[in-house]
Amino acid sequence: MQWLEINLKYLLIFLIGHVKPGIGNTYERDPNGYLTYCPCMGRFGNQADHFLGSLAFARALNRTLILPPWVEYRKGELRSHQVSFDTYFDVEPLQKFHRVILMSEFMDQLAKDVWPVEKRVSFCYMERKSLQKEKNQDRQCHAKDGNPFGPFWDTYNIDFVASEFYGPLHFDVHHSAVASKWQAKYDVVSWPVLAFTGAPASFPVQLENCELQKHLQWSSKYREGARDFIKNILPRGAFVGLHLRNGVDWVRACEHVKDSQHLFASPQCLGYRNERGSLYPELCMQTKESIVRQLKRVIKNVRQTQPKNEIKSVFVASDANHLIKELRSALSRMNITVHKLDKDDPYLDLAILGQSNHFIGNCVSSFSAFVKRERDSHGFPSSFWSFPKEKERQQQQTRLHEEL
Ligand code: GFB
Repeated sequence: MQWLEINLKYLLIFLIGHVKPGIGNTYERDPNGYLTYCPCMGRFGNQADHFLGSLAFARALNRTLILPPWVEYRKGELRSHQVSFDTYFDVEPLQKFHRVILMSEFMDQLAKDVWPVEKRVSFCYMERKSLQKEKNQDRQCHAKDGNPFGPFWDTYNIDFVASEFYGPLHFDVHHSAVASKWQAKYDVVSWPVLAFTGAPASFPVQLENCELQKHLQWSSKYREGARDFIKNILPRGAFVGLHLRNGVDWVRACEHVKDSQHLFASPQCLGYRNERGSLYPELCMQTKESIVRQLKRVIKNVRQTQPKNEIKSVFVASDANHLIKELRSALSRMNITVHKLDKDDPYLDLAILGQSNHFIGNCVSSFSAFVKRERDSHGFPSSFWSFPKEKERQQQQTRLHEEL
């Protein structure tokens, strides 16, 4: 009898260890292998672009994607914070598209068998120089050198025993047969986990991967947070969502406009081959006056095209200056109120902007790009500050008048 009890206990432990309750998600080893990476470049918008590319890449290689935590930087702290992927997004919709597993679950449940410590090899395109001069400067990836590289892998107690340079292979699985080259070079038995020093993806996100955004669905905390704000704080009726990117880092970044054809997310409005125009300063940074002018124009347009869906308020998200005073004074005669979150929360800002009746974002910002892609996936309308260029817009309008 005692023997039976002990065996039942072990059977239970085995089952709990292999089956995730609720989702019906087994932790059995994927015979096709895994792919993991550090979202080590940029903040949320950059990481989200990289995530979509990495998802497409893992799918093309037919390996399970280990969902990395989001890497966050907090004022005054030297080490990045790693926030579990599912804090912001549900895992299930992604699982319907491709096999994925949270990094914490992979490390807790599978790593011991699938990725023993002696098999932990870091992948980089070519050797990376170490930041620490005294360190052995052998040809290596130095995957844990610096912030957020070290803190990221440390979160899961991962150390690497060797480096692998994968160049000249690349990640563009849409325009070449590179996926089969990866599979041929890195078979599953010898390479159960491909662990990349940075995301195996391009920035900005490749055009072909934008539509993968539909699989990124807000977790209930953010869905409900956005719904509550819209229901309880905003007046009843339609609202316009604005993203104003205007902090000091942005002012500095916009100085690069003069030397480039593209900057950060600008292909989202200019086209990946500049087929809808070249970069110009106002696309990156706008004046208060032009913001007010464009907003009034959008509100008037919505009034004309959707008379039953009258705009009652404006929601502003910003990293620095929300221009609340200026916008309130400009819109007071139209009986439109202007709102922002009481507390800084980029994720709630994004979730609310995603739900607005019309969104105006910054074409150069990958933070705005996240909102635009989400809205595209629902068929919601969006536009960009100062796009098209004022002169071109006037020409378009004149043409339209002449045609009428
Ligand atoms: O997301 P992100 O890569 O977008 O970085 P960009 C901007 C960060 O600023 C966000 C905060 O992740 C947020 O933490 N932020 C921006 C905001 N807008 C808002 C907002 O409306 N509300 C709140 N609460 N926070 C570029 C980067 O940022 O900035 C480049 O792509 C570079 O790597 C450049 O760093 C200077 O694309 O806008």
